Formats: sequence, structure tokens, C-alpha cells
Amino acid sequence: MDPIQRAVEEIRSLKVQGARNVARRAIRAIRELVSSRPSDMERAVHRAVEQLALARPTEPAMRDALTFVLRSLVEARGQEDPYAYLISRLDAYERELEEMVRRIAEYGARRIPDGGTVITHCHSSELMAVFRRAREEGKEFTVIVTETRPRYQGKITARELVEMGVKVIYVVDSAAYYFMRDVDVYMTGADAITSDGYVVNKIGTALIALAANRFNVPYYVAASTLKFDPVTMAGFSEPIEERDPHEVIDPAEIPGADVRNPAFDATPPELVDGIITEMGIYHPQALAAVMVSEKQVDERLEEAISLIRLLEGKNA
Ligand code: RUB
Repeated sequence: MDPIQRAVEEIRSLKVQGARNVARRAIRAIRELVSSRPSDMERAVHRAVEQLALARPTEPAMRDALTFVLRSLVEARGQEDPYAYLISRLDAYERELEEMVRRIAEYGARRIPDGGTVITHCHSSELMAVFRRAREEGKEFTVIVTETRPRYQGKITARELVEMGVKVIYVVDSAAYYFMRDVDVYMTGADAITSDGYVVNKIGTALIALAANRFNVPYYVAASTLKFDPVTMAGFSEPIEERDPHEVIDPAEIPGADVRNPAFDATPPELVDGIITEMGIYHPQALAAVMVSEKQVDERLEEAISLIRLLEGKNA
């Protein structure tokens, strides 16, 4: 299998999961492709970008990585060795991903109360970095981890936290309300943040946010600015991936029922207290303004729109 097909397969099957890991996997696949020095590099990379973008629709972080690839491809034209140039740009992007997580961990760890209890849902590498940092700072805390049906990403979170020496309480998703009265803070990662402040994350995230709100428990989201989806500023809505119903149940077990399996939901900004980004902690509705003032959005908008059009076309 060629490196791109392999990556697409791993991303589709959730062998690689979590927005940041998906973005990094896409970058590494393109790096492998470019290292093999295809004769028509531009054509090969363009094809790879399309295939990867289609592997998971709700992944602005991956789309950000892919738009970066497209921009770097144009820059590579004038270089003595365009292959080596592109590879060095991809390596720089990966280093940047690491630096973002380091800062998120630093800021986010301050929101973890020493001796307190956090509730979380799914598995987010950016949030795990926050927990790790809090442990390194010597904080003791308990994390209530929901199992996260249907793919049980909560198991990964629970195992990693136990390894860090964190006290873990593992519960079914629907137990979140029951335990909420004991919780100090709700924390998750995010797949996408829209320009009007919605936080798109694993299905069930919004329901737990509602429960947290009922008990006045603050909700913080650990998410690098790569998760901010610029196309939402231009009026596009964030696509929500709907996966194979067999992940939920064999539909043949309930003949006549329509089994649905949306992978994500969107929590409204009024239920979110802050997004912990590498640039600081912001309310979700302030993030769009910050992104524009930092000029990060303008640069990526055009390519981001062409990628989202591609997704819309293929899914229509
Ligand atoms: C994973 C999920 C994570 C975000 C953020 O869903 O919802 O919370 O992707 O992850 P899935 P990260 O398992 O379907 O990919 O912080 O690692 O980017």
C-alpha cells in the first residue's frame, strides 16, 4: 500500500484518533511521499492532499495541516531542491505542533485544582498534556472518565491517567450527571471551534456540558488554534461526520429501526467557560477576533475554502 493509502486507512478506521494525531499522521504521510521523490511532485502532493482531506470530514486541524502543505508546495517552486525544502517545512510544522501542546499544558495545568476532581470525555492528546503537566507540578487530583460509546476512547484516557498516577473513576457516559455534584471542573479537547464559538467534540460532549452547567461546574476546552475552522467565518457550516451504524449495534438486531452514529456534537458558547489555546485562555466567542487580529486566518482562508468545497462535492 502506498504511504497515503496507508494513512487514509489508519485515519478512517480510527487506528489513529484525535484531531492532532490525525493532522500529524497526514503530515508524516506526505513527508514519506515527498521523500520518495515522485517525478511530478506537485501533482502527487495535490492528489495526496485530496485523499487525506476526505478521510475524516470533521477535522479542521488536519485541513490546516493540508493547507500548510499546499502553501509550502508553492514556495518550494523557486527552491534549488524543492523536495528537501518541502520536507524541512513539514518538519517545522511538526515541531510547531509540539510547541503548541507544551504551552496549552502550561496554561491548562493552572486550571486543575490541587486535590480536586475533573470530569472528562473521550481522548484528547492536548488535554492529556495538561493532566501530565499538572502531575509534574505535583498536583494530586481525581479524574472521572466516561467510557465514550461507541468506540470507548475513554479506555485510552483512563489507562494513560493511571500510568501518570492520577486517581481514575471510570463510568458509563450516562453517569455524568450522577457524579457531577462531586466535580470541580469539566475538561475536554476539541475537534473544531467555529467562528460563532461552538465547540465541536466527541458525541456526548454537549450533554455533559449541560449537566456541568446545571451544577455550576466550569467547562474548559484544551484546543490549539488549529482547531479554529476559518471556513466558518465565510458562512460554511462545520461538517459533522456520521459513521457506520455497526459501531453502535448490528442494525439487523432491531429490524425496522434507523440506527444513527454521529461522531461529534457542537456545544454552544454559553456552556463553555474558556478555550485553553497556545495563545492563552479565551472565551470561545472571543477566539474568532483573536484569530483575525493575529492574521492567522487570512492566510489560510482561501485554501481552507477550496478543501471544504472538495469535501462538500464528494459528500453530496
Ligand atoms: C477524538 C476527540 C478528541 C479531539 C481532540 O475523537 O473527540 O477530543 O479530537 O483530540 P476521535 P486532540 O477518537 O473520533 O478521533 O486533543 O488529540 O487533538
